Amino acid sequence: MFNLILFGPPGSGKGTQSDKLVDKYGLVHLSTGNLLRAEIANKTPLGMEAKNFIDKGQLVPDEVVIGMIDSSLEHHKDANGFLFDGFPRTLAQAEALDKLLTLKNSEAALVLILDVDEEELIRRLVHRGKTSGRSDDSDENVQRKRQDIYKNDTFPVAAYYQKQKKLVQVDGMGEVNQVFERLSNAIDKKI
Ligand code: B4P
Repeated sequence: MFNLILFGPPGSGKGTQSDKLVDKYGLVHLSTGNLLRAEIANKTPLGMEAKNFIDKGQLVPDEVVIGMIDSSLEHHKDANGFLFDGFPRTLAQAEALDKLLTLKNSEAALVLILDVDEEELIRRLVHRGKTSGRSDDSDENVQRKRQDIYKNDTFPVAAYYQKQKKLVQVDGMGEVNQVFERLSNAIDKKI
């Protein structure tokens, strides 16, 4: 089983690249952002709770997203591997993921972190906001808050994987296909 984590700030292209990577490498795509948006669209109690956090640019509580990942792993018992997109975003989530994968006699093989300039991140999110209809895209203040939360709460997760010698930094600037080629090269070196 090959498990990949795609890491990086909001707007760095995790979702964009994940769609291409799961096709190429036959992995199951687990995006906590997509799972949460599906819960919101279905107006479930979990979705209604999550919406309050997402609209303000805040992280959804750890126990909610860890529970979602746990049940998604259970749903895909026969998977060849998973691509975790936007998860983990806190140290508690990273530790929980290690435990869940250990229970499956597996582990995260590689963590790719997309490196993109902050002004480019805001530019992409403003642009996405024009068509996405996403409440967390519509306000530049919310987007800047999301970048701050990334720096304070999520970026420390990179050091966690650095200690495990699993972290590889990838230049996320430039055309989508250029970034995809860089990510593919990093994966091909590992598998
Ligand atoms: P996510 O759904 O994970 O989304 P994201 O970080 O905003 O974007 P991503 O990096 O995937 O960028 P994308 O490819 O779309 O999170 C949304 C919210 O859900 C979080 O703020 C949080 O509240 C909650 N949440 C999710 N996971 C959580 C967790 N684990 N714990 C707690 N809360 C959680 O790219 C952005 C834009 O750039 C797109 O328009 C794309 O077309 C464009 N783009 C991509 N690559 C480009 C390139 N190379 N050049 C130009 N444009 C590019």
